[in-house]
Amino acid sequence: MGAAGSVNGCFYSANAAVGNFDDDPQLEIVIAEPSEFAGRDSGTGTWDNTGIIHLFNTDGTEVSGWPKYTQGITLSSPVVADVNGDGSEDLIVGHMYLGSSYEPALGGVYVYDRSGNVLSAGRNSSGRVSGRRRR
Ligand SMILES: [Ca+2]
Ligand SMILES: [Ca+2]
Repeated sequence: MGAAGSVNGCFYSANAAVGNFDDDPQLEIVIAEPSEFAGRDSGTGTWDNTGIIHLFNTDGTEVSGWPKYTQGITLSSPVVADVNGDGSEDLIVGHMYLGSSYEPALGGVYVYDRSGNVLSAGRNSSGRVSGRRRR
């Protein structure tokens, strides 16, 4: 493929996804991962859950307006589909939130449009993201 974009050296086994997110005919490459800010604060025991979504052209350059920082890290593969039926690709990403070692992990599913705007999110009425608790 020849793409040479810069990511954060994430070692998780998530795959990239491809789709056409701009006005040129070439496909773009989506990578979602924990951002450079994500990690555990050893002083407070809490986690920074800032994630990042990269959108690369096939020449390795980042698409204008990307990357996007997210509230929630991603350790799984993004999915591309036209969720809202407007004829443009959308991006489906699972986000995970880590708290202290005593707080269970929460997760949710977010849908972003081709510009990175959130179309829908798996939040419940409490404002927390709904999802399965880790055991
Ligand atoms: Ca394109
Ligand atoms: Ca769409």
